[in-house]
Amino acid sequence: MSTQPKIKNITADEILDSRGWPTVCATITADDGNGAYASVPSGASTGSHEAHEKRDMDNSRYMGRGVLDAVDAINTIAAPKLEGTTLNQSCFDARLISIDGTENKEKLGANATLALSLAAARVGALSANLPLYRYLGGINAHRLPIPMMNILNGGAHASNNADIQEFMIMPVGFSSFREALRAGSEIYHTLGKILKEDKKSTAVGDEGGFAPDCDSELEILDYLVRAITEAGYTTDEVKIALDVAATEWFKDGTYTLPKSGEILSREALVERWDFLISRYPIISIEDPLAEDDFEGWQLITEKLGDRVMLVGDDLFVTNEKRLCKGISKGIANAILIKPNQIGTLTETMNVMNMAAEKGYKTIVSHRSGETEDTAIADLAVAMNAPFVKFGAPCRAERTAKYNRLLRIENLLGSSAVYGMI
Ligand code: 2PG
Ligand code: MG
Repeated sequence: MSTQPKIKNITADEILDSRGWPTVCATITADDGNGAYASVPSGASTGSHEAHEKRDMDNSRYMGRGVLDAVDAINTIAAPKLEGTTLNQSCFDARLISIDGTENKEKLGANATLALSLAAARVGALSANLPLYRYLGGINAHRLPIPMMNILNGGAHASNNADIQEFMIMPVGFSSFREALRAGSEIYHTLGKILKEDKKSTAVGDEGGFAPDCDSELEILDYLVRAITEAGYTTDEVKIALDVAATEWFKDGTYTLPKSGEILSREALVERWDFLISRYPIISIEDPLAEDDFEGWQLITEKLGDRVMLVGDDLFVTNEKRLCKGISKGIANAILIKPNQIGTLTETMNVMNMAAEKGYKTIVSHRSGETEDTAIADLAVAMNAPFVKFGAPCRAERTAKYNRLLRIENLLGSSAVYGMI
């Protein structure tokens, strides 16, 4: 006789995200009395190959950004077909995919499917009496990821003049996540102090990083190196990562930097990244070229692939088919993992497994519009992901995830492992 609980009830709500825009929250209760909810994030610089995010497009509410249609899709289409079924994550997600029936979650919306998928995982964990990371990852989940902390925001996430979207620090040389997080926070506050002394703005962008106007990316990178050293750390202990988000720059075969107006060929752009990694302790560049510029990706992977992590975000959109294509072309060497780009937990975990098998590093990531949901912290530990990207160590929707990792590190005790692999 099966002891697995059955789903008793499913409901959904429209709530607000960290930018004050609507997003979806789903609640699931099981017949064993357990219940849980989960909410989903939303991007600003989205790849065109991402799964469909359902928005109402009704300009009389929230400037068209309401999610009542996605909520309705849960309440009236998905819920009747899922209530009464056994609570089993892969079966649940397979059902969701078949109820939706489209290639990119057009019918229900990936915001609806992911909210359901995450809520199901939470209830499943409660019913199994396990923390979420253990429920998803089994007995081998033990690694605390290295955080990539976005301490200076630009691009579509800030109204300053920085063309590059994210300037991140990576505390690699520490023996625990707790100490790495402390270094990140101290460097963040040191950067704030330096910017203030230089009479620059210390207002923050969407992901909690500072967003001052600067003369060039060199000036920004100099600030980061100064903050690392003035906080008392070395650039061996703390490295730098960039998210260029270059899809936003690409048009008709060339790259136009949206804020400076500079126009560059793909070759010139690759030269620029080559120059920056030679001059600064940069060990990772995300979306250095646009999502469909395979020629550019091939060029950069050949030139820089053995010196730096080349991370596909818009390029791969957490999608197995896109990753397969990338693997066959030999491009990039790491993949950003955003569950809402694909729409279910099972598909997210499958693409992570494929990446790990093929030697691509995985980075579990937030979106620029977030909620207080912390499921991605558990997902990272469940999958022993080497890296996470959760924004600055500032703003509650970002720190909630870092704080969850602190708690998981405590729960793991002496079996917790932190550090570069
Ligand atoms: C990115 C993300 C998260 P957005 O480009 O990696 O930092 O931004 O959620 O706006 O796509
Ligand atoms: Mg990105």
